[in-house]
Amino acid sequence: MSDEKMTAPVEAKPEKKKIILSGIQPTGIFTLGNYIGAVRNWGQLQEDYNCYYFVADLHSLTIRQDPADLRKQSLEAFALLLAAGIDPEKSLVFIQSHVRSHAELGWILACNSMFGELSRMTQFKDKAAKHADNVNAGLFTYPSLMAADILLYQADYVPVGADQTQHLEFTRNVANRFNGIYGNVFKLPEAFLPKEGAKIMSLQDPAKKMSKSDPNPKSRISILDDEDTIMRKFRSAVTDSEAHVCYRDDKPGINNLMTIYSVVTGKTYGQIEAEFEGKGYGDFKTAVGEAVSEELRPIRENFARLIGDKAYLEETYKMGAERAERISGRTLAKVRKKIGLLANPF
Ligand code: AQP
Repeated sequence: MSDEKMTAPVEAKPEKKKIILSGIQPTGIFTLGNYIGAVRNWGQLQEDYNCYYFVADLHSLTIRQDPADLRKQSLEAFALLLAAGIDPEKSLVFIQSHVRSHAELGWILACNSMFGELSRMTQFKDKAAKHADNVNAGLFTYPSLMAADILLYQADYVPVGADQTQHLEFTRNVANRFNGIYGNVFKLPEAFLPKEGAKIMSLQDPAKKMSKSDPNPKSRISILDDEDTIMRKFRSAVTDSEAHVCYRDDKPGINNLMTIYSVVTGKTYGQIEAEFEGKGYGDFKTAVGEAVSEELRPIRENFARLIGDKAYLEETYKMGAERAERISGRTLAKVRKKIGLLANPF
């Protein structure tokens, strides 16, 4: 044996996974747009990141909700996240209102948000126009609550669609302002642009995004629609009269279907164009419908099983809430101390 001392190999310290956080409102069964633009990617991020996902029930209160529907939809939204592949053993999954820190920090941040910057939010202007009979203060301060959601967990990244970049910028501004006054409390989150973050448009009006709350059910594919319904909705999708499957600026309806087909099958636009060369829109729509139905089949099946097991769902969201409360509570305690609130006696 040599004189050299035997030393244990130095193992590289495993790098701490970065935190990704995102939420979804329980305003209805998720659409294919929510799935392709958000939830599908969330599932794929679980191996590489520390993922925190929540049902944003407090946010949904900015629009008037029927209480019984909201209760039902919140449980369904939670079950849908699990059904779509969010694994509660890998990710933190919870319901926003179960974690009191959100509302509390939301208020504190509202007191650090400026009227001018809130008035510039395009989503506020859009939603105020859409719900002119209920332009409430929550709709206006929604970005402060969203900032709280993110900053409580010291998130590194927030997956955002094009419609949300302004809110993330707002979050960074508020965090910066707060840190400037009270010292470093919040991590400044960055936008996370998923590889496949396509925006999916309404099947009836490709100028509008596909939305859960669109009054016309034909405008959207619900991720629980059965195969017949999916096929019927794609067959009646608005396209154009050219009968040529190709991706071009003046073909928003076909572009939308090509985007969906491309994400679901992994085929490029070029491959899709070649596949449907010389064929009509009927064949193309059938292929898109079949591919989407296959992609959604496991979600439908998982959901049917999960929604029948209330005890499991309750146990899982309780576990999520407890963990979320612990993590967010640390940031909230720091904030309370910094701004001069007396320590909570409970
Ligand atoms: N059409 C879409 N294409 C791609 N991504 C979409 N998202 C929503 N619609 C599309 C993404 O889904 C995530 C969760 O959205 P949300 O429920 O929090 O709010 P939303 O964007 O307002 O979604 P909806 O379906 O349009 O809901 P309602 O009808 O209630 O307003 C977000 O990441 C969003 O970008």
